[in-house]
Amino acid sequence: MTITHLARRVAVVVTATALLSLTACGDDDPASSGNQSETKKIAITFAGDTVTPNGERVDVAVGQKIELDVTADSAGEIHVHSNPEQELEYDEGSTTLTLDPIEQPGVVDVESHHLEQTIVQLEVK
Ligand SMILES: [Cu+2]
Repeated sequence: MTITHLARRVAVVVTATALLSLTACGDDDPASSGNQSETKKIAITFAGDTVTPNGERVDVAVGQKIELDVTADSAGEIHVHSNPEQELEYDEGSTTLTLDPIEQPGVVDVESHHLEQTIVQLEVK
């Protein structure tokens, strides 16, 4: 990881935090976290130079199946900062991406490097 990558991520996190505290939306229901037998489905929409969600935290269980349901106006790539990292390509239109299960607890950033934005932060526990 480069210094600029790090610095950019700090900026993105600060922005995302400010937005979240303004809108108070998002998945803050404690009952919705961590059922490992269910597939965690995350809907992601790319439109122009925006992406939704935008830095939101999502709880997942260690080893849980994770599916990204992507809707996009042009093809691109999602970068998952798990260990090992995962790069997932999507097409214009609707694409369902399945992540390799994440076996280490921690926070995993899911990013669009093209947009330089954090899409979600997976809180793995
Ligand atoms: Cu990255």
